[in-house]
Amino acid sequence: MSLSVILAALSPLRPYLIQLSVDKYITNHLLQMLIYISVVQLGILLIENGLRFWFLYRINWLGQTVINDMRKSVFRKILFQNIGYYDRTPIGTLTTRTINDVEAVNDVFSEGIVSIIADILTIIAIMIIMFITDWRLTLVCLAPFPILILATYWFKESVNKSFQRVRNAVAALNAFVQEHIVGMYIVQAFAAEKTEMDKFKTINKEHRDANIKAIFAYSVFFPVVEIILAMSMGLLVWWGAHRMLDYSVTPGVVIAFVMYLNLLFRPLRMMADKFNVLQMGMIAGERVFTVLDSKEHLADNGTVNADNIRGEVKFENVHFSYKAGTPVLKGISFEIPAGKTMAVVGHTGAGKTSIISILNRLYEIEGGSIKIDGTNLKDYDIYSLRNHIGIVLQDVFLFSGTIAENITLRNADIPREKVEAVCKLLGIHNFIMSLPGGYDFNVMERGNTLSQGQRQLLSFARALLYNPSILILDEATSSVDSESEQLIQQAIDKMITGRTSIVIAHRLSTIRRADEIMVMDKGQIIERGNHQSLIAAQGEYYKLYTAVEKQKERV
Ligand code: DCP
Ligand code: MG
Repeated sequence: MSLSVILAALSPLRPYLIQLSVDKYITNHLLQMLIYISVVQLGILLIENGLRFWFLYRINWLGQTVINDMRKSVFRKILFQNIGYYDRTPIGTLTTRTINDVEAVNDVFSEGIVSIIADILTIIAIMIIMFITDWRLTLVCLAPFPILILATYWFKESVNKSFQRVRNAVAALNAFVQEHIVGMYIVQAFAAEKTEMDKFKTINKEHRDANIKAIFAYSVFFPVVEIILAMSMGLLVWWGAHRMLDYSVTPGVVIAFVMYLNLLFRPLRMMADKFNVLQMGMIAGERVFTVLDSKEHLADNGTVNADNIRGEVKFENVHFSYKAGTPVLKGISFEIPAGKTMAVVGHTGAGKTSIISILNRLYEIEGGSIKIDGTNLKDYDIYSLRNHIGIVLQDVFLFSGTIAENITLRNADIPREKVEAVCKLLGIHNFIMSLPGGYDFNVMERGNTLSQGQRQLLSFARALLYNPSILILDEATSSVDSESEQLIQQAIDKMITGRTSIVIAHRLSTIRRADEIMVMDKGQIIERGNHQSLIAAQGEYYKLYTAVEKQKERV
């Protein structure tokens, strides 16, 4: 900040010295002094630009430091955000917040606030010196200024509007491309390339139009500024020449004024632009801070360590909804003794996946209680608890990286032997070794280079790595080839033995092996019992079971 003051004070100095040399030394033929003054000029020039370098460097350094911290905070916030937040917030938005918006905040530093202040100071310093030197001449020169102010205002407004449109268009483009690359399979399978291309063209056209609007404003504004500058110069020469004739103005002053005017117009030209940067930065900053301020953190004040849990799970009259007013679970009560297996079956949308999401505290329940080993879920330290609940989800997500990294989730503390031991236990070691590179086989983004069954096998290893006391398995409905099917079957058997398991099951073999079966419908438990008793009861389970049996016969 003090640098900008020094810079502002220095800027009128060189024209002033020129004025001196012209009026005093040249007219009086003091050549010796002229050499001195040139040396001083050179010195000032070096100092001024040295300072300018340091100024720019510092500002950008500051900006980069700030955005580095800011980006870290935003991503940390995102990492710890409640899962429910992601049901409502599009991915594109969050990516934009972490990457683009933070960048715009940086621009406030590098081109915005500080340099605007520096420019204003420079302008003030020059104006003061001009008025002191010759206030009448100054007034004449600055006569076209009101036009400049009007032009600047128009420019700022129109560019601002266009940039707003550009930003929206960029966000739309981002979101569109992102979504379509993820969903490319569907697009191509349904031969929707042409329609999607047309949609893309529309969005892209909006982007182009908005940009052209902004460019138009630029193309008009800069020539206008040049014309105004030329007008000022003209007035200066006209008035200055008149006054030089009656010796009330020296040639040095006129020359100095030419330089002053140039110095004055240089920052003015960029000012409107910088104000826009500032404004956009503010808007972006505001958005970033809404993310930073959102209080969707899980209330995490549990302290009980889960290291020695046996794994007795008890739901008591649990009520839960994703959106207030649309209940998903309506009074669920059940109990699983430690080490036993409970199978959950039911139609799609019955609330099966929801049960495991709340057991892992990804969402908070609305009523009732969930206890593990008699201790309320909320009293456990959440990270310790989640380490002891192994989970296999319906859709397996793989990160880009090696097989080993995907199993350990890049936790380098876990030795390769441990990973291999788990895979051997699950019976999938040979399958992994059959891939090129074995455990170092590179999984592409989203795991697209592996089959569904293979991905599922990897997710089993992931879940079992920490030897959890409680295992949650949301079986995928999709059928896999018989070889993988057998591997999966055996792996599931291995996984559920000896630990409390909740299995949302679609395989009859898994269901039959369970100690208890719970049938769900529309957020409620409608039947419970083991396989024999439920078949004998000839209720909903019987219907589901016979339907699945029939399907099997057909295959
Ligand atoms: N639901 C929601 N928001 C989510 C997830 C689900 O509003 N993030 C709704 C959709 C369903 C209800 O909750 O109406 C129950 O969803 P579940 O995922 O619990 O249903 P299931 O797991 O039983 O269904 P499926 O067998 O299809 O997996
Ligand atoms: Mg489900």
